[in-house]
Amino acid sequence: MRRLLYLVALSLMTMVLIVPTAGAQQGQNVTVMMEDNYFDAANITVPAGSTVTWVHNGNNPHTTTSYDGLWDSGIIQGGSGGSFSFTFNEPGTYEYFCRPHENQGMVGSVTVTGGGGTTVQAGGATAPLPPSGGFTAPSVILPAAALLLGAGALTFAVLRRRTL
Ligand SMILES: [Cu+2]
Repeated sequence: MRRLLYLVALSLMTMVLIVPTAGAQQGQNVTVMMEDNYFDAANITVPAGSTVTWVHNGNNPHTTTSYDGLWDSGIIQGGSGGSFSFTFNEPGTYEYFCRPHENQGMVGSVTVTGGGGTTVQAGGATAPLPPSGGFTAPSVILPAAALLLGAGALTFAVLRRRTL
């Protein structure tokens, strides 16, 4: 029984690793550090479908806030190691800033490429971007979970037969 629990846990871990890959359409996972008081790297270029994660690595409170209102992390406190993620599905250039430190030049941009020759838009243009919280639809997750749980149970059955 303990082995079954182990296998179920293993299946769940595998699911966590597989599901984002399945839903990402060749996107990448890119990390931008929030330092005192600048983004590193401030200007990045990623393929469509990429998820950008801002990770707080400083002592001051920071935000990542879209000029177009597409995302706003809210204040992330210094020393928290907190982070915020956003998935970019539509090509374009998305400019953002840190609310407490915009005046000190704490700004950045994410340029999203790809999507069949769509021209890259300047920041502030009306980008038809469906807001995405970085999670794949449950319609993908549930079958994947069922599949992997089944695989885990099957593996358990095979292993138990071998040990007998
Ligand atoms: Cu800041």
